[in-house]
Amino acid sequence: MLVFTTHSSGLIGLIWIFLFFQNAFSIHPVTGRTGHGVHPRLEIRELAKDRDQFNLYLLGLQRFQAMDQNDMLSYYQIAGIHGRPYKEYDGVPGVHSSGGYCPHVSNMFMPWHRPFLALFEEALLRKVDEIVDQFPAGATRNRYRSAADKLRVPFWDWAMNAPQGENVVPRQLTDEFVSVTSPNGDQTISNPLYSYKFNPLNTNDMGGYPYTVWQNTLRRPTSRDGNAKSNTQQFVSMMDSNQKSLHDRMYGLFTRAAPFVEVSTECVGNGCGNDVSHDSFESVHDVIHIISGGNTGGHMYLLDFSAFDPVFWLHHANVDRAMALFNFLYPDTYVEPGRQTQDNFQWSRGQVKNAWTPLKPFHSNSNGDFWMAKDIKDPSVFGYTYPELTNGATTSSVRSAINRLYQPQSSSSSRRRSLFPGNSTVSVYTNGTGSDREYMLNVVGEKFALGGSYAIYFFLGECDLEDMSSWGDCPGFVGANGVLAPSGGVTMNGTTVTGLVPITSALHDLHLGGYLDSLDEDVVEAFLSLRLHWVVVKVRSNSGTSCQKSLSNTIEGGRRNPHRRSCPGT
Ligand SMILES: [Cu+2]
Repeated sequence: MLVFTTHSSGLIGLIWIFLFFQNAFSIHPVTGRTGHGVHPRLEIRELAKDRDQFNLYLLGLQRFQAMDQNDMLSYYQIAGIHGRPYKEYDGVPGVHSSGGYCPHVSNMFMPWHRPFLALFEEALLRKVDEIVDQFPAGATRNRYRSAADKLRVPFWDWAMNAPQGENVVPRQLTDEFVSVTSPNGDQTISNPLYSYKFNPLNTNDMGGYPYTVWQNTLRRPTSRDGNAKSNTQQFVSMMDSNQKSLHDRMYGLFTRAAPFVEVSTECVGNGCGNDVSHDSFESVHDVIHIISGGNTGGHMYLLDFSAFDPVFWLHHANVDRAMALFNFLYPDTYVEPGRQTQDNFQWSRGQVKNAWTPLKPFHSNSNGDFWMAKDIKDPSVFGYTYPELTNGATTSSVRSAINRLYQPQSSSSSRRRSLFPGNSTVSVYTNGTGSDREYMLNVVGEKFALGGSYAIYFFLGECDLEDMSSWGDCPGFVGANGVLAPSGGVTMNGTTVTGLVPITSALHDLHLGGYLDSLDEDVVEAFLSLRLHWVVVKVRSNSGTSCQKSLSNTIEGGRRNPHRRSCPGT
Protein backbone atom coordinates (compact mmCIF):
# COMPACT_ATOMS: atom_id res chain seq x y z
CA MET A 1 0.00 0.00 0.00
CA LEU A 2 2.75 2.36 0.99
CA VAL A 3 4.74 1.46 -2.13
CA PHE A 4 1.72 2.09 -4.31
CA THR A 5 1.10 5.54 -2.79
CA THR A 6 4.71 6.60 -3.25
CA HIS A 7 4.71 5.39 -6.81
CA SER A 8 1.43 7.13 -7.51
CA SER A 9 2.41 10.51 -6.10
CA GLY A 10 5.72 10.30 -7.95
CA LEU A 11 3.86 9.74 -11.19
CA ILE A 12 1.52 12.63 -10.49
CA GLY A 13 4.55 14.78 -9.77
CA LEU A 14 6.12 13.81 -13.08
CA ILE A 15 2.92 14.56 -14.94
CA TRP A 16 2.71 17.90 -13.18
CA ILE A 17 6.29 18.75 -14.11
CA PHE A 18 5.62 17.68 -17.70
CA LEU A 19 2.50 19.86 -17.90
CA PHE A 20 4.34 22.75 -16.30
CA PHE A 21 7.17 22.62 -18.83
CA GLN A 22 4.83 22.03 -21.72
CA ASN A 23 2.86 25.06 -20.70
CA ALA A 24 5.92 27.19 -20.03
CA PHE A 25 7.71 26.31 -23.25
CA SER A 26 5.00 25.50 -25.74
CA ILE A 27 5.41 27.68 -28.78
CA HIS A 28 2.75 28.88 -31.15
CA PRO A 29 4.14 29.14 -34.67
CA VAL A 30 2.36 31.85 -36.67
CA THR A 31 1.08 30.22 -39.85
CA GLY A 32 -1.47 32.71 -41.08
CA ARG A 33 -4.37 31.09 -42.92
CA THR A 34 -2.47 28.35 -44.69
CA GLY A 35 -3.70 24.95 -45.87
CA HIS A 36 -6.73 26.35 -47.70
CA GLY A 37 -5.10 27.81 -50.79
CA VAL A 38 -4.00 31.40 -51.38
CA HIS A 39 -6.93 33.82 -51.56
CA PRO A 40 -7.18 37.61 -51.77
CA ARG A 41 -8.00 39.84 -48.86
CA LEU A 42 -10.89 41.91 -50.22
CA GLU A 43 -11.84 45.52 -49.72
CA ILE A 44 -14.53 45.56 -47.00
CA ARG A 45 -17.23 46.75 -49.42
CA GLU A 46 -16.36 43.94 -51.84
CA LEU A 47 -16.38 41.37 -49.06
CA ALA A 48 -19.81 42.61 -47.95
CA LYS A 49 -21.17 41.71 -51.39
CA ASP A 50 -20.38 38.04 -50.72
CA ARG A 51 -23.18 37.17 -48.30
CA ASP A 52 -21.75 33.92 -46.99
CA GLN A 53 -18.18 35.13 -46.53
CA PHE A 54 -19.27 38.37 -44.88
CA ASN A 55 -21.72 36.55 -42.63
CA LEU A 56 -18.99 34.19 -41.45
CA TYR A 57 -16.58 37.08 -40.99
CA LEU A 58 -19.00 38.91 -38.67
CA LEU A 59 -19.91 35.77 -36.72
CA GLY A 60 -16.26 34.79 -36.43
CA LEU A 61 -15.23 38.24 -35.27
CA GLN A 62 -17.98 38.28 -32.65
CA ARG A 63 -16.86 34.88 -31.33
CA PHE A 64 -13.19 35.90 -31.47
CA GLN A 65 -13.85 39.08 -29.45
CA ALA A 66 -15.83 37.12 -26.85
CA MET A 67 -12.98 34.69 -26.12
CA ASP A 68 -11.48 34.29 -22.66
CA GLN A 69 -8.85 37.02 -22.34
CA ASN A 70 -6.44 34.48 -20.81
CA ASP A 71 -6.33 32.54 -24.07
CA MET A 72 -3.23 33.50 -26.07
CA LEU A 73 -5.24 33.31 -29.30
CA SER A 74 -7.96 35.64 -28.01
CA TYR A 75 -8.64 38.98 -29.68
CA TYR A 76 -7.58 40.64 -26.44
CA GLN A 77 -4.15 39.01 -26.21
CA ILE A 78 -3.33 39.39 -29.89
CA ALA A 79 -4.33 43.07 -29.91
CA GLY A 80 -2.32 43.45 -26.69
CA ILE A 81 0.94 42.57 -28.49
CA HIS A 82 0.92 46.03 -30.08
CA GLY A 83 0.89 48.21 -26.96
CA ARG A 84 -0.68 47.73 -23.57
CA PRO A 85 -0.69 45.74 -21.37
CA TYR A 86 3.09 45.54 -22.08
CA LYS A 87 3.15 41.82 -21.33
CA GLU A 88 5.23 39.11 -22.92
CA TYR A 89 3.56 37.04 -25.60
CA ASP A 90 4.22 33.39 -26.43
CA GLY A 91 7.04 33.29 -23.88
CA VAL A 92 9.10 35.96 -25.63
CA PRO A 93 10.56 38.24 -22.97
CA GLY A 94 10.88 41.97 -23.46
CA VAL A 95 13.87 44.15 -22.68
CA HIS A 96 11.84 47.18 -21.64
CA SER A 97 8.92 47.26 -19.26
CA SER A 98 7.01 49.85 -21.22
CA GLY A 99 5.77 49.91 -24.79
CA GLY A 100 4.41 47.09 -26.89
CA TYR A 101 6.39 44.97 -29.34
CA CYS A 102 5.53 47.09 -32.37
CA PRO A 103 8.20 49.24 -34.01
CA HIS A 104 7.20 52.64 -35.36
CA VAL A 105 9.21 55.40 -37.02
CA SER A 106 11.33 52.46 -38.09
CA ASN A 107 12.54 50.54 -41.13
CA MET A 108 10.78 47.55 -39.50
CA PHE A 109 7.36 49.25 -39.33
CA MET A 110 5.86 47.60 -42.41
CA PRO A 111 7.46 44.13 -42.14
CA TRP A 112 6.66 43.71 -38.42
CA HIS A 113 2.95 44.33 -38.91
CA ARG A 114 2.71 41.57 -41.56
CA PRO A 115 3.06 38.52 -39.24
CA PHE A 116 1.06 40.49 -36.68
CA LEU A 117 -1.90 40.61 -39.06
CA ALA A 118 -1.30 37.00 -40.16
CA LEU A 119 -1.63 35.88 -36.53
CA PHE A 120 -4.86 37.84 -36.18
CA GLU A 121 -6.20 36.35 -39.42
CA GLU A 122 -5.28 32.83 -38.37
CA ALA A 123 -6.92 33.13 -34.94
CA LEU A 124 -10.06 34.77 -36.34
CA LEU A 125 -10.49 32.06 -38.98
CA ARG A 126 -10.18 29.33 -36.34
CA LYS A 127 -13.33 30.81 -34.83
CA VAL A 128 -14.95 30.90 -38.26
CA ASP A 129 -14.15 27.19 -38.66
CA GLU A 130 -15.88 26.46 -35.34
CA ILE A 131 -18.98 28.30 -36.51
CA VAL A 132 -19.05 26.45 -39.84
CA ASP A 133 -19.12 23.17 -37.91
CA GLN A 134 -22.25 24.30 -36.06
CA PHE A 135 -24.29 24.68 -39.23
CA PRO A 136 -26.41 21.64 -40.17
CA ALA A 137 -24.33 18.97 -41.86
CA GLY A 138 -24.90 18.66 -45.58
CA ALA A 139 -25.44 21.30 -48.24
CA THR A 140 -25.54 24.31 -45.87
CA ARG A 141 -22.39 23.39 -44.01
CA ASN A 142 -20.59 22.56 -47.24
CA ARG A 143 -21.52 25.93 -48.67
CA TYR A 144 -20.15 27.72 -45.60
CA ARG A 145 -17.09 25.46 -45.62
CA SER A 146 -16.10 26.63 -49.08
CA ALA A 147 -16.83 30.27 -48.14
CA ALA A 148 -14.58 29.91 -45.07
CA ASP A 149 -11.74 28.48 -47.15
CA LYS A 150 -11.73 31.61 -49.32
CA LEU A 151 -12.30 34.10 -46.52
CA ARG A 152 -9.43 36.37 -45.50
CA VAL A 153 -9.49 39.55 -43.40
CA PRO A 154 -10.72 42.57 -45.40
CA PHE A 155 -8.89 45.86 -45.89
CA TRP A 156 -10.39 49.33 -45.85
CA ASP A 157 -9.14 51.47 -48.71
CA TRP A 158 -9.44 54.96 -47.24
CA ALA A 159 -7.58 56.47 -50.19
CA MET A 160 -9.75 55.43 -53.12
CA ASN A 161 -12.75 57.49 -54.18
CA ALA A 162 -15.77 56.21 -52.28
CA PRO A 163 -18.48 54.57 -54.39
CA GLN A 164 -21.01 57.07 -55.76
CA GLY A 165 -23.17 58.51 -53.01
CA GLU A 166 -21.21 56.87 -50.20
CA ASN A 167 -18.73 58.08 -47.62
CA VAL A 168 -15.07 57.15 -47.36
CA VAL A 169 -15.84 55.31 -44.12
CA PRO A 170 -17.98 52.32 -45.11
CA ARG A 171 -21.25 51.73 -43.26
CA GLN A 172 -19.95 48.30 -42.34
CA LEU A 173 -17.62 50.05 -39.88
CA THR A 174 -20.11 52.47 -38.37
CA ASP A 175 -23.45 50.65 -38.07
CA GLU A 176 -23.99 49.84 -34.40
CA PHE A 177 -26.00 46.72 -35.15
CA VAL A 178 -25.84 44.22 -37.93
CA SER A 179 -27.95 41.29 -39.14
CA VAL A 180 -26.38 37.86 -39.39
CA THR A 181 -27.46 34.31 -40.05
CA SER A 182 -26.11 32.21 -37.21
CA PRO A 183 -26.37 28.42 -36.92
CA ASN A 184 -29.42 29.15 -34.72
CA GLY A 185 -31.13 31.37 -37.27
CA ASP A 186 -31.29 35.05 -38.21
CA GLN A 187 -30.17 37.49 -35.52
CA THR A 188 -29.31 41.13 -34.98
CA ILE A 189 -26.05 41.54 -33.08
CA SER A 190 -23.81 44.39 -31.96
CA ASN A 191 -21.56 45.11 -34.92
CA PRO A 192 -18.13 43.69 -34.04
CA LEU A 193 -16.57 46.20 -36.50
CA TYR A 194 -18.05 49.19 -34.71
CA SER A 195 -16.49 48.58 -31.33
CA TYR A 196 -14.69 45.96 -29.27
CA LYS A 197 -16.07 45.33 -25.79
CA PHE A 198 -13.51 44.35 -23.18
CA ASN A 199 -14.71 41.26 -21.35
CA PRO A 200 -13.97 42.22 -18.74
CA LEU A 201 -12.11 45.52 -18.70
CA ASN A 202 -8.94 44.78 -16.73
CA THR A 203 -8.06 48.15 -15.27
CA ASN A 204 -4.54 47.00 -14.30
CA ASP A 205 -3.78 46.46 -17.98
CA MET A 206 -4.97 49.84 -19.17
CA GLY A 207 -2.43 52.29 -17.82
CA GLY A 208 -4.66 55.09 -16.68
CA TYR A 209 -7.80 57.13 -16.96
CA PRO A 210 -9.94 57.20 -19.09
CA TYR A 211 -8.92 53.82 -20.54
CA THR A 212 -9.63 52.32 -17.13
CA VAL A 213 -13.29 53.34 -17.40
CA TRP A 214 -13.97 52.90 -21.11
CA GLN A 215 -15.63 49.48 -21.37
CA ASN A 216 -15.36 49.41 -25.15
CA THR A 217 -13.27 51.02 -27.85
CA LEU A 218 -14.29 54.52 -28.88
CA ARG A 219 -13.73 56.71 -31.93
CA ARG A 220 -13.47 60.44 -31.38
CA PRO A 221 -15.06 60.07 -27.92
CA THR A 222 -17.53 62.76 -26.97
CA SER A 223 -16.02 63.15 -23.50
CA ARG A 224 -13.25 61.76 -21.34
CA ASP A 225 -15.43 60.03 -18.80
CA GLY A 226 -17.35 56.80 -18.55
CA ASN A 227 -20.32 58.25 -20.45
CA ALA A 228 -18.31 58.89 -23.61
CA LYS A 229 -19.76 57.78 -26.93
CA SER A 230 -18.13 57.50 -30.33
CA ASN A 231 -18.64 60.55 -32.53
CA THR A 232 -19.22 58.61 -35.72
CA GLN A 233 -20.52 61.56 -37.69
CA GLN A 234 -17.31 63.49 -37.08
CA PHE A 235 -15.18 60.46 -37.95
CA VAL A 236 -17.06 60.09 -41.24
CA SER A 237 -16.86 63.76 -42.22
CA MET A 238 -13.18 64.09 -41.28
CA MET A 239 -12.31 61.09 -43.43
CA ASP A 240 -14.32 62.52 -46.32
CA SER A 241 -12.40 65.78 -46.18
CA ASN A 242 -9.04 64.03 -45.97
CA GLN A 243 -9.61 61.45 -48.69
CA LYS A 244 -8.42 63.64 -51.55
CA SER A 245 -5.14 64.24 -49.78
CA LEU A 246 -4.70 60.54 -48.91
CA HIS A 247 -5.61 59.61 -52.49
CA ASP A 248 -2.96 61.89 -54.00
CA ARG A 249 -0.33 60.88 -51.45
CA MET A 250 -0.79 57.16 -52.16
CA TYR A 251 -0.37 57.86 -55.85
CA GLY A 252 2.81 59.80 -55.17
CA LEU A 253 4.21 56.91 -53.13
CA PHE A 254 3.33 54.17 -55.61
CA THR A 255 4.77 56.07 -58.55
CA ARG A 256 8.01 56.98 -56.86
CA ALA A 257 10.73 54.47 -57.72
CA ALA A 258 12.52 55.03 -54.42
CA PRO A 259 14.18 52.63 -51.98
CA PHE A 260 11.63 50.69 -49.90
CA VAL A 261 12.91 52.15 -46.64
CA GLU A 262 12.34 55.66 -47.97
CA VAL A 263 8.68 55.16 -48.84
CA SER A 264 7.86 52.82 -45.96
CA THR A 265 9.01 54.72 -42.88
CA GLU A 266 8.59 58.27 -41.69
CA CYS A 267 11.92 58.33 -39.84
CA VAL A 268 14.62 60.59 -41.22
CA GLY A 269 18.31 60.69 -40.34
CA ASN A 270 20.11 59.31 -37.26
CA GLY A 271 21.12 56.26 -39.31
CA CYS A 272 17.53 55.01 -39.38
CA GLY A 273 18.04 53.92 -42.98
CA ASN A 274 16.37 56.89 -44.61
CA ASP A 275 18.02 60.26 -45.09
CA VAL A 276 15.46 61.74 -47.42
CA SER A 277 12.79 63.99 -46.08
CA HIS A 278 9.81 62.86 -48.08
CA ASP A 279 6.42 61.25 -47.76
CA SER A 280 5.95 57.68 -46.53
CA PHE A 281 3.27 55.04 -46.12
CA GLU A 282 3.85 55.25 -42.38
CA SER A 283 3.13 58.97 -42.36
CA VAL A 284 -0.06 58.46 -44.40
CA HIS A 285 -1.02 55.66 -41.99
CA ASP A 286 -0.70 58.00 -39.02
CA VAL A 287 -3.45 60.23 -40.40
CA ILE A 288 -6.04 57.45 -40.22
CA HIS A 289 -5.06 56.68 -36.62
CA ILE A 290 -5.34 60.31 -35.66
CA ILE A 291 -8.68 60.87 -37.37
CA SER A 292 -10.24 57.60 -36.16
CA GLY A 293 -9.21 58.14 -32.56
CA GLY A 294 -9.64 61.89 -32.46
CA ASN A 295 -7.88 64.32 -30.18
CA THR A 296 -10.09 63.32 -27.27
CA GLY A 297 -7.99 60.17 -27.10
CA GLY A 298 -10.08 57.47 -28.76
CA HIS A 299 -8.27 54.14 -28.79
CA MET A 300 -6.95 54.46 -32.36
CA TYR A 301 -5.16 57.67 -31.42
CA LEU A 302 -2.50 55.94 -29.32
CA LEU A 303 -0.15 53.08 -30.13
CA ASP A 304 -0.87 51.67 -26.69
CA PHE A 305 -4.54 51.03 -27.42
CA SER A 306 -5.04 51.27 -31.17
CA ALA A 307 -5.09 47.53 -31.95
CA PHE A 308 -8.12 47.00 -29.72
CA ASP A 309 -10.33 48.98 -32.12
CA PRO A 310 -11.56 46.63 -34.88
CA VAL A 311 -10.90 49.30 -37.51
CA PHE A 312 -7.16 48.94 -36.77
CA TRP A 313 -7.12 45.57 -38.54
CA LEU A 314 -8.81 46.85 -41.68
CA HIS A 315 -6.62 49.94 -41.71
CA HIS A 316 -3.44 47.92 -41.31
CA ALA A 317 -4.52 45.40 -43.93
CA ASN A 318 -4.59 48.36 -46.32
CA VAL A 319 -1.11 49.41 -45.19
CA ASP A 320 0.04 45.81 -45.72
CA ARG A 321 -1.55 45.89 -49.17
CA ALA A 322 0.43 49.04 -49.97
CA MET A 323 3.59 47.16 -49.00
CA ALA A 324 2.61 44.20 -51.21
CA LEU A 325 1.83 46.40 -54.22
CA PHE A 326 4.99 48.47 -53.82
CA ASN A 327 7.16 45.35 -53.45
CA PHE A 328 5.55 43.89 -56.56
CA LEU A 329 6.24 47.01 -58.61
CA TYR A 330 9.78 47.50 -57.31
CA PRO A 331 11.11 44.01 -56.54
CA ASP A 332 14.75 45.10 -56.26
CA THR A 333 14.39 47.19 -53.13
CA TYR A 334 13.44 45.96 -49.67
CA VAL A 335 14.32 46.29 -45.98
CA GLU A 336 17.76 47.79 -45.39
CA PRO A 337 19.58 48.09 -42.07
CA GLY A 338 18.35 50.94 -39.92
CA ARG A 339 18.90 52.25 -36.44
CA GLN A 340 15.79 52.18 -34.24
CA THR A 341 14.54 55.59 -33.19
CA GLN A 342 12.48 54.44 -30.21
CA ASP A 343 12.58 51.92 -27.41
CA ASN A 344 9.84 49.35 -27.58
CA PHE A 345 9.12 46.18 -25.60
CA GLN A 346 11.62 44.11 -27.63
CA TRP A 347 14.26 46.55 -28.89
CA SER A 348 16.25 49.53 -27.71
CA ARG A 349 16.72 52.83 -29.39
CA GLY A 350 19.94 52.91 -31.40
CA GLN A 351 20.03 49.18 -32.24
CA VAL A 352 20.39 48.41 -35.94
CA LYS A 353 17.75 46.05 -37.36
CA ASN A 354 17.60 44.50 -40.80
CA ALA A 355 15.87 41.87 -42.94
CA TRP A 356 17.41 39.09 -40.80
CA THR A 357 16.18 40.51 -37.51
CA PRO A 358 13.72 38.25 -35.64
CA LEU A 359 10.28 39.89 -35.69
CA LYS A 360 9.25 39.10 -32.15
CA PRO A 361 7.06 37.63 -30.76
CA PHE A 362 6.09 35.85 -33.99
CA HIS A 363 7.52 32.33 -34.04
CA SER A 364 7.95 30.73 -37.46
CA ASN A 365 8.21 27.17 -36.13
CA SER A 366 8.01 25.21 -32.91
CA ASN A 367 11.80 25.24 -32.48
CA GLY A 368 11.56 28.84 -31.37
CA ASP A 369 12.74 30.57 -34.55
CA PHE A 370 11.07 33.82 -35.55
CA TRP A 371 9.75 35.24 -38.78
CA MET A 372 12.13 37.70 -40.43
CA ALA A 373 11.46 40.39 -43.00
CA LYS A 374 13.41 38.42 -45.62
CA ASP A 375 10.95 35.51 -45.32
CA ILE A 376 7.68 37.40 -45.59
CA LYS A 377 8.14 39.60 -48.63
CA ASP A 378 5.65 37.40 -50.48
CA PRO A 379 2.34 37.42 -48.57
CA SER A 380 1.42 33.99 -49.95
CA VAL A 381 3.61 32.45 -47.21
CA PHE A 382 0.67 33.32 -44.97
CA GLY A 383 -1.97 32.12 -47.44
CA TYR A 384 -3.23 35.44 -48.76
CA THR A 385 -2.75 37.96 -51.52
CA TYR A 386 -4.55 41.12 -52.70
CA PRO A 387 -7.01 41.58 -55.58
CA GLU A 388 -4.57 43.60 -57.70
CA LEU A 389 -2.02 40.78 -57.48
CA THR A 390 -4.28 37.93 -58.60
CA ASN A 391 -5.04 36.52 -62.07
CA GLY A 392 -1.52 36.63 -63.43
CA ALA A 393 -0.83 40.22 -62.41
CA THR A 394 1.96 42.00 -64.26
CA THR A 395 3.78 45.24 -63.56
CA SER A 396 1.58 46.95 -66.11
CA SER A 397 -1.68 45.54 -64.73
CA VAL A 398 -0.73 46.69 -61.22
CA ARG A 399 0.25 50.09 -62.57
CA SER A 400 -3.09 50.50 -64.27
CA ALA A 401 -4.90 49.43 -61.10
CA ILE A 402 -3.01 52.15 -59.22
CA ASN A 403 -3.81 54.70 -61.91
CA ARG A 404 -7.47 53.76 -61.77
CA LEU A 405 -7.63 53.94 -57.98
CA TYR A 406 -5.32 56.81 -57.08
CA GLN A 407 -4.36 58.98 -60.04
CA PRO A 408 -5.09 62.59 -59.09
CA GLN A 409 -8.01 63.91 -61.09
CA SER A 410 -7.79 67.24 -62.77
CA SER A 411 -10.52 69.34 -61.29
CA SER A 412 -13.68 69.83 -63.24
CA SER A 413 -16.32 72.44 -62.61
CA SER A 414 -18.52 69.85 -60.92
CA ARG A 415 -15.84 69.37 -58.27
CA ARG A 416 -15.34 73.08 -57.74
CA ARG A 417 -15.47 74.11 -54.15
CA SER A 418 -16.18 77.58 -52.92
CA LEU A 419 -13.41 78.14 -50.43
CA PHE A 420 -14.22 81.67 -49.49
CA PRO A 421 -17.83 82.31 -48.67
CA GLY A 422 -19.21 85.80 -49.16
CA ASN A 423 -17.61 88.47 -51.30
CA SER A 424 -13.98 87.92 -50.47
CA THR A 425 -11.77 87.06 -53.40
CA VAL A 426 -8.06 86.96 -53.88
CA SER A 427 -7.58 89.57 -56.50
CA VAL A 428 -4.63 91.36 -55.07
CA TYR A 429 -2.19 89.24 -57.14
CA THR A 430 -1.12 89.87 -60.70
CA ASN A 431 -1.99 87.51 -63.54
CA GLY A 432 0.35 84.92 -64.85
CA THR A 433 0.33 81.80 -66.98
CA GLY A 434 -0.83 78.58 -65.38
CA SER A 435 1.45 75.61 -64.97
CA ASP A 436 1.30 71.94 -64.15
CA ARG A 437 3.54 72.40 -61.17
CA GLU A 438 2.57 70.40 -58.14
CA TYR A 439 2.37 71.97 -54.76
CA MET A 440 2.53 70.30 -51.45
CA LEU A 441 3.15 71.15 -47.86
CA ASN A 442 6.19 69.41 -46.59
CA VAL A 443 5.89 68.89 -42.89
CA VAL A 444 8.99 68.17 -40.88
CA GLY A 445 8.35 67.82 -37.21
CA GLU A 446 9.85 66.55 -34.03
CA LYS A 447 8.14 63.26 -33.29
CA PHE A 448 8.09 63.88 -29.58
CA ALA A 449 7.88 67.65 -29.56
CA LEU A 450 4.56 67.61 -27.78
CA GLY A 451 5.10 64.51 -25.65
CA GLY A 452 2.42 62.50 -27.40
CA SER A 453 0.43 62.13 -30.61
CA TYR A 454 -0.46 65.29 -32.44
CA ALA A 455 -1.86 66.36 -35.75
CA ILE A 456 -1.33 69.42 -37.90
CA TYR A 457 -4.42 70.58 -39.75
CA PHE A 458 -4.01 72.85 -42.77
CA PHE A 459 -6.40 75.45 -44.06
CA LEU A 460 -6.45 77.51 -47.23
CA GLY A 461 -9.70 79.21 -46.47
CA GLU A 462 -11.62 80.60 -43.59
CA CYS A 463 -12.73 78.00 -41.10
CA ASP A 464 -13.61 78.43 -37.47
CA LEU A 465 -10.25 77.46 -36.02
CA GLU A 466 -11.66 77.39 -32.50
CA ASP A 467 -14.32 74.81 -33.32
CA MET A 468 -12.66 71.59 -34.35
CA SER A 469 -15.94 69.80 -34.91
CA SER A 470 -16.70 72.10 -37.85
CA TRP A 471 -13.48 71.44 -39.76
CA GLY A 472 -14.65 68.27 -41.47
CA ASP A 473 -17.36 70.22 -43.27
CA CYS A 474 -15.34 73.37 -43.92
CA PRO A 475 -14.23 73.59 -47.56
CA GLY A 476 -11.17 75.60 -46.57
CA PHE A 477 -9.71 72.58 -44.81
CA VAL A 478 -7.15 70.96 -47.14
CA GLY A 479 -5.61 68.13 -45.17
CA ALA A 480 -3.89 66.96 -42.06
CA ASN A 481 -0.62 65.38 -41.12
CA GLY A 482 -0.70 63.16 -38.09
CA VAL A 483 2.19 62.20 -35.87
CA LEU A 484 1.55 59.13 -33.78
CA ALA A 485 3.52 58.74 -30.58
CA PRO A 486 3.29 56.43 -27.59
CA SER A 487 1.49 57.77 -24.57
CA GLY A 488 2.88 57.83 -21.08
CA GLY A 489 5.25 60.71 -21.56
CA VAL A 490 7.85 58.68 -23.45
CA THR A 491 10.09 61.34 -24.92
CA MET A 492 13.02 60.82 -27.20
CA ASN A 493 14.16 64.10 -28.58
CA GLY A 494 15.78 64.30 -31.96
CA THR A 495 13.43 61.90 -33.74
CA THR A 496 12.34 63.70 -36.85
CA VAL A 497 9.32 62.72 -38.88
CA THR A 498 8.21 63.97 -42.22
CA GLY A 499 5.06 63.96 -44.29
CA LEU A 500 3.52 65.69 -47.26
CA VAL A 501 0.10 67.21 -47.70
CA PRO A 502 -0.58 67.79 -51.41
CA ILE A 503 -2.50 70.96 -52.11
CA THR A 504 -2.34 71.06 -55.91
CA SER A 505 -5.94 69.90 -56.25
CA ALA A 506 -7.10 72.50 -53.75
CA LEU A 507 -5.16 75.22 -55.60
CA HIS A 508 -6.70 74.09 -58.90
CA ASP A 509 -10.14 74.40 -57.34
CA LEU A 510 -9.28 77.88 -56.09
CA HIS A 511 -8.05 78.83 -59.53
CA LEU A 512 -11.19 77.51 -61.24
CA GLY A 513 -13.32 79.26 -58.67
CA GLY A 514 -11.63 82.54 -59.45
CA TYR A 515 -9.94 82.89 -56.10
CA LEU A 516 -6.45 82.37 -57.42
CA ASP A 517 -5.35 84.11 -60.59
CA SER A 518 -2.92 81.45 -61.72
CA LEU A 519 -0.87 78.54 -60.56
CA ASP A 520 2.42 80.33 -61.17
CA GLU A 521 4.90 79.89 -58.43
CA ASP A 522 5.08 83.50 -57.32
CA VAL A 523 1.29 83.81 -57.28
CA VAL A 524 0.86 80.64 -55.29
CA GLU A 525 3.60 81.58 -52.89
CA ALA A 526 2.08 84.96 -52.22
CA PHE A 527 -1.30 83.33 -51.79
CA LEU A 528 0.05 80.78 -49.35
CA SER A 529 1.82 83.34 -47.27
CA LEU A 530 -1.48 85.16 -46.93
CA ARG A 531 -3.94 82.31 -46.68
CA LEU A 532 -2.23 79.24 -45.31
CA HIS A 533 -3.05 78.56 -41.70
CA TRP A 534 -2.36 75.57 -39.60
CA VAL A 535 -3.33 74.38 -36.20
CA VAL A 536 -1.53 71.84 -34.09
CA VAL A 537 -3.82 69.67 -32.06
CA LYS A 538 -2.59 67.49 -29.26
CA VAL A 539 -4.46 64.77 -27.44
CA ARG A 540 -6.24 65.82 -24.27
CA SER A 541 -7.30 69.19 -25.55
CA ASN A 542 -10.81 69.75 -26.78
CA SER A 543 -10.03 72.55 -29.15
CA GLY A 544 -7.09 73.42 -31.31
CA THR A 545 -4.12 74.70 -29.42
CA SER A 546 -2.01 77.28 -31.15
CA CYS A 547 1.12 76.15 -32.90
CA GLN A 548 3.85 75.61 -30.34
CA LYS A 549 7.32 77.04 -30.62
CA SER A 550 9.00 73.77 -29.71
CA LEU A 551 7.65 72.21 -32.88
CA SER A 552 10.08 72.67 -35.72
CA ASN A 553 7.66 73.37 -38.50
CA THR A 554 8.95 73.85 -41.99
CA ILE A 555 6.33 74.68 -44.52
CA GLU A 556 7.45 74.60 -48.09
CA GLY A 557 5.21 75.76 -50.91
CA GLY A 558 6.56 74.08 -53.99
CA ARG A 559 9.85 72.27 -53.98
CA ARG A 560 12.14 74.60 -55.86
CA ASN A 561 11.44 77.80 -54.11
CA PRO A 562 10.66 77.01 -50.51
CA HIS A 563 9.61 79.73 -48.17
CA ARG A 564 9.47 79.35 -44.46
CA ARG A 565 7.03 80.62 -41.91
CA SER A 566 7.10 80.52 -38.21
CA CYS A 567 4.07 79.38 -36.29
CA PRO A 568 1.17 81.80 -36.50
CA GLY A 569 1.24 84.20 -33.61
CA THR A 570 4.79 83.35 -32.54
CU1 LIG B 1 1.66 49.49 -35.04
